[in-house]
Amino acid sequence: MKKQFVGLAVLAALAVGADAQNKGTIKIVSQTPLSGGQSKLGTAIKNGVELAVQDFGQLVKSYGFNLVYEPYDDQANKDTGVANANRLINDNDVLAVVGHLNSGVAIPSSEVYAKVNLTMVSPANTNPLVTDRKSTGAVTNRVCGRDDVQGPAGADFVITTLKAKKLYVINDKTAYGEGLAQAFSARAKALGANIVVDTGIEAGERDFNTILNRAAVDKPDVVYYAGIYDQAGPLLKQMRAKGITAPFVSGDGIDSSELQALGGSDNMKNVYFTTTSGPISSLPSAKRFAERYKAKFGMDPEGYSAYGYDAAKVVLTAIAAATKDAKGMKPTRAAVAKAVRNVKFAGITGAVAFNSRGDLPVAKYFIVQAQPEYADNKVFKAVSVAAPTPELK
Ligand code: ABU
Repeated sequence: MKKQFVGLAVLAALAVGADAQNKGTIKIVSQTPLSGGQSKLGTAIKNGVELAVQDFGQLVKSYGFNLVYEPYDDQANKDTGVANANRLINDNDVLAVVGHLNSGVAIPSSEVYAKVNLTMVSPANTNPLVTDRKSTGAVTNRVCGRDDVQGPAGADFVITTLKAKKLYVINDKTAYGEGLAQAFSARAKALGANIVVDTGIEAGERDFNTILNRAAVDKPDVVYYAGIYDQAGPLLKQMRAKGITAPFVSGDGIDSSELQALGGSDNMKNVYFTTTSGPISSLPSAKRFAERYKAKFGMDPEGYSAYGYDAAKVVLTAIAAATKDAKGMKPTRAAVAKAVRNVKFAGITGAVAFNSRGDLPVAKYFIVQAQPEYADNKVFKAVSVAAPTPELK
């Protein structure tokens, strides 16, 4: 058990405190999947954070602190994320978390961070409850959009642009997948769609014959999938193998080169997804980031890499501001959490700032048409939408 627990955290720490003046250590951590089926996206976020620490670490080091970045592996698993959270809150040097990839991991983990006022800035969590809870309202933030906009945007596209009427809706039974499917379905029904199948798949499931055999008979106009690429790839591949050529539409969870790798580059015809993270080619200020990322990590950025970078820039800027307010002394976690809400900059992903609940006041949403090569994915439509502010739960 202990061995497994140690394995949960990536032990490599990146010390960037060359000019420390013995004022002690300040740590920032990330929590994303660094092993398992979703590690491609989790590593992409971690790499973005690492680059930001390289670029903006001096903001903190200039006050005389040693700055350390520790990437944790939450394995896209809520128990692992919560165990890591309980571990890292006991390290008083940890002043901020960048994470997670999965809303279903971020939501329970942030309940732990909130106990000690430890701020979390998410690069990628889109479930509304990430920022809509009273219990964690002061510490949870994100630099991406929300599923109560993303889901309806997907439905508008499917019903209005693709002219679909008869739909299959499949989700991965996570907080993200269920929430996105519900938001999609509510709008689709309001627009007159007939959802003939609305079902969930199990974690780790890779054989979709049962549902696809039924789809081959029902012939839906669109198959909508709310989940992550590690299951979307096989689902799409098996769907096409059965001759089901209907459009496959999904959300930001499939925004990875692994969709092409697992789903087959030849199967990308009629594949679309909504996302709150535009392809790097659609972010003019991220061009240089993409070049430096490739030079450093030997691979291209993936969906949410640039958002990991901007999320880390937020926490480093906030720590520096809180340190200044503390007259150069190490700030409290609560002071850092408060400072996050005042951070404002033009990021490589767009304008970064926060409303009173930790959302971007205005977020970008994209409809992307997948291509055989991930780097060629095309933006079909992009819109900017003000953050919804439903009642807190
Ligand atoms: N938003 C993409 C990653 C999935 C999630 O939010 O859980």
